[in-house]
Amino acid sequence: MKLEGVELRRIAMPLVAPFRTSFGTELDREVVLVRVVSADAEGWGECVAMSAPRYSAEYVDTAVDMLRRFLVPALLALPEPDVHRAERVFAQFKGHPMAKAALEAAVLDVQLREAGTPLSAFLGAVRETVPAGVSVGIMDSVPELLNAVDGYLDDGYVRIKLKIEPGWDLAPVRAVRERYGSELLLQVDANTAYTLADARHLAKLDPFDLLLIEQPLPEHDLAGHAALAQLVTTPICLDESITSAAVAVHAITIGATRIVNIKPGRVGGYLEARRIHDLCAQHGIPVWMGGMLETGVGRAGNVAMAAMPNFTLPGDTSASDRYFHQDITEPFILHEGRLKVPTGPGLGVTVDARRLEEVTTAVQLVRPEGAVKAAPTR
Ligand code: SMG
Ligand code: MG
Repeated sequence: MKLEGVELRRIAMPLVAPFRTSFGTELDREVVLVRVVSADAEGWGECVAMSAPRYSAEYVDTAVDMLRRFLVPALLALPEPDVHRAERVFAQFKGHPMAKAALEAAVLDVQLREAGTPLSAFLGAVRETVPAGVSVGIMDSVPELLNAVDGYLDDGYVRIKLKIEPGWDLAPVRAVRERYGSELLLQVDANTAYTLADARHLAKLDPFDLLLIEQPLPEHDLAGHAALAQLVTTPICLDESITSAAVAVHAITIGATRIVNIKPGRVGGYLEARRIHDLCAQHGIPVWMGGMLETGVGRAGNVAMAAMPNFTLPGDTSASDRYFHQDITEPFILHEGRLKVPTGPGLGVTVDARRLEEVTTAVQLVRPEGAVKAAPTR
């Protein structure tokens, strides 16, 4: 494969409703898209970094800088680029998994489109559809929350995840459990908002029979999660903490996590995410696909990966209309609580050039010789 250039594009997409977590409220999704162009095809990747470093250290501007200054030049300097060589050459740079994952995804997409292979086949997916859960933000009141959950259950979502924080935990969980009964698949996500001193309080969630509590403590506190696991019966599931396969092994071995949330962007790409899937399977640890408010580009890859065998819990892979009035690809639609895994080569979705232009805020093209052409569109 010969690469002709890489386009870095910033877009801004209004969300259908504000999404509040313990670290802040998102109104718009600002995204970096990467397009890798070869002689015969093009591949797309989406960077899941947010506008501000609240979920993790990366943010949109660092991702653009990292891609433009280091990752794209390293990729374009490869004599025979492919996804494995790309991953290896990116490893010389510390950190920045979300920037790396975006470019790696685009290389994988162009490579698979050239070969005519769907990403699902490359990853070893075993399902044609995947069950869809939905992540429900923190609200101003319990009635407002119940109204939102009613709507999602009417849509057909098969699992509800409630965002929690100190002051918004027991009451919303109790209200949802009482209204919908013990059959509802229910879990919570704290996005690091608690400390080990809250263990007795978090144990009060135990009677509600939650599938899991996601990332209660800070990212680097694996020992704290292992200690908390001894004090609560709800299974602990790590998200932010799991930054690589090596960290996943560590967390599993010390008893810090019984279930793992996989986000390819958080761990540096689909290759590392696949390793985590495989090693969790070997350790008897179920995994599920997380979400980062992706457009259709990122969603396509996540849905393909969620069809792998050890993804045994519904993911935060919701339908496109849960996020955007109009996506930049054909929308992912809920059918009886499930999304279809794309079947075309690579990501299997097509970017709508007209919609893309509408949401674009800046574009630059990096060519092999290193020339950077900046072309802000507005
Ligand atoms: O994509 O549906 C989605 C969002 C799912 O809750 C979600 N993601 O910590 O798991 C998480 C959060 C991270 C992003 S919050 C802005
Ligand atoms: Mg999470």
